[in-house]
Amino acid sequence: MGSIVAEPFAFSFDRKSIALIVIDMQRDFAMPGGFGESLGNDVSRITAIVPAVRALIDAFRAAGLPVIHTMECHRPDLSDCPPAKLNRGTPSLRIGDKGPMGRILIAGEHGTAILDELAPMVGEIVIEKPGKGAFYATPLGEILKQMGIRQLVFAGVTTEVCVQTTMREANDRGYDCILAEDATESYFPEFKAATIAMIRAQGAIVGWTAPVSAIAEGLTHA
Ligand code: C5J
Repeated sequence: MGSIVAEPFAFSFDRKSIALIVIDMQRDFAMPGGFGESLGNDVSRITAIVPAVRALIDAFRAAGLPVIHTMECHRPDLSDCPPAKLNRGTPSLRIGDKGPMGRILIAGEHGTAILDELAPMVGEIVIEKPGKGAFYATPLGEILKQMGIRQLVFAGVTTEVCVQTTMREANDRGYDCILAEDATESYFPEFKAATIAMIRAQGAIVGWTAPVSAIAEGLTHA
């Protein structure tokens, strides 16, 4: 058994049943010309966490523990993109439109791919998801069951959208969840702070939070 110094109290884990899920560290959310910027966001906030996300991935790889990556994306014919998502708001580019990095949020396009610095290694699982939560319309639940995973460490973007949605899905499915505070980011600092606070409120009602250094330290001694 291992333990991570966390809020609101220590996170105990079994190294046989813990995995890292890195949510949507894609060019479309982190680079100019992608989906995030098309919605009017300052994407430089996202690139700033790349070193921390990389440190967390490296800690899991060094410990021989599973790293799972997710990507928010759609089929080229948009058959998995509900009109309510496609037509929402007034972005400068919609999902499926051609941008400077290829078609926005379409599987296989340059802009949809995970950032080079955080690219999955051969053998690591990559979940393509059409929604904000990684359990919706994906094989993630079945894969975790087959792997015997019961505890999940989360990193990625954005804190209050895809990360929080997936943590809540996981929490309801019986997983212990911990969020790496400095390896997640939002376009809105106040939303990140609020998400971290609400996750760990009420005795870890959704889960725990801890910095990457504390998670890495916990893995080293497990
Ligand atoms: C968003 C995400 N924000 N990965 N996606 O649309 O959080």
